[in-house]
Amino acid sequence: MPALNTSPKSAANRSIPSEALVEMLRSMRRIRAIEERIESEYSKDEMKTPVHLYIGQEAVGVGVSANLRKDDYVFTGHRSHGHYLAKGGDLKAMMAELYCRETGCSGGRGGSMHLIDKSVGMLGSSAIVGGSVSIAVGTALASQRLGQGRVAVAYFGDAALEEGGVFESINAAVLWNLPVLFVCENNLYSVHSHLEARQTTIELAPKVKGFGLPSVKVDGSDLFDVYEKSKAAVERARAGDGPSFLECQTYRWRAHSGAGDAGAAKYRKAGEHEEWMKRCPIGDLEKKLIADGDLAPKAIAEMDAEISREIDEAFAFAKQSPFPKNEDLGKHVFFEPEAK
Ligand SMILES: Cc1ncc(C[n+]2csc(CCOP(=O)(O)OP(=O)(O)O)c2C)c(N)n1
Ligand SMILES: [Mg+2]
Repeated sequence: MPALNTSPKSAANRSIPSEALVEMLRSMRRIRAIEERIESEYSKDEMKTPVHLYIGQEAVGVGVSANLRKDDYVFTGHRSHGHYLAKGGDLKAMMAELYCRETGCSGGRGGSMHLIDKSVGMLGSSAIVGGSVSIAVGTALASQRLGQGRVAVAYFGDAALEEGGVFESINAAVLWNLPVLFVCENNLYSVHSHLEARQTTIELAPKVKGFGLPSVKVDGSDLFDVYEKSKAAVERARAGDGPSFLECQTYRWRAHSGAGDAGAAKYRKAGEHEEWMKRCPIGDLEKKLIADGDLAPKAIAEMDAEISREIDEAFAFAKQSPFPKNEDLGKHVFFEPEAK
């Protein structure tokens, strides 16, 4: 059975082909550029949805997704844009969803926190803290029973480990040996509360280990570490050897919600933000790829120009799309009103 690599980060690892690394860099730059554009447009108040930006955490979604098949399942919470895009989600459909348009991936009914796209295995994001975990476990149970060979991933934040249902779900997943990957993005904060004020330890992996599953710390700013440890966990799940827990230590660079971070000084520890900004997951990978000769600086400029064009098109598509029609209000809900 494949064991989880519990060694410190493996930055020197070159078992990943150059093309795959360049693709992961592109994916991270794309996610960041999209989030930055959302942030700059947000004050116009045309996106009638709360947004929770993923800037600073990109290596987690990208490193995990690089090990998933298109038909594997992903469940996530309110900070969901990066997870959707990394899983192969459609940018136009995501932007249209943020503008609450009919062409959105959830038909304009969900907004940023309720992205769903069955075509890429994105079975949903939900604003219920920890909500992704129990649904992912249920889906993993279905995959196991149906012999589908699909792995389910639950992304969630550090605050999810303050929810009873999360522990019940992890217990069931271990008991039943389910093909599920628990990806905790420990960014130290729940809204404005530091982890030290909320839990007895800021190290989450050891706490979960007691359930009897491999539970490891991951450097969430190091794409190599995320990639290698999630690879082992996905292989383990796919081989029928059960779930794993990854505590990805990371940091959100922006506010809990919305644009900017006006109240940062009131809740962040002095110097903490600056320290984490030195560990940019994108900048670090980019420097390494250039130093190793895998990428020319010119290629980065070309990559960015292409991404920028794609973003322009997605925003234009979203803004030009129609709003859902009044008569379709009852569509996609369990109870559909009878036609008159
Ligand atoms: C069950 C539940 N409790 C409380 C909230 C309010 N709430 C929304 S986001 C959030 C913080 C979540 O923090 P974390 O899980 O660490 O994710 P992060 O925002 O840091 O990515 C809280 C408490 C909620 N949405 N659901
Ligand atoms: Mg958090």
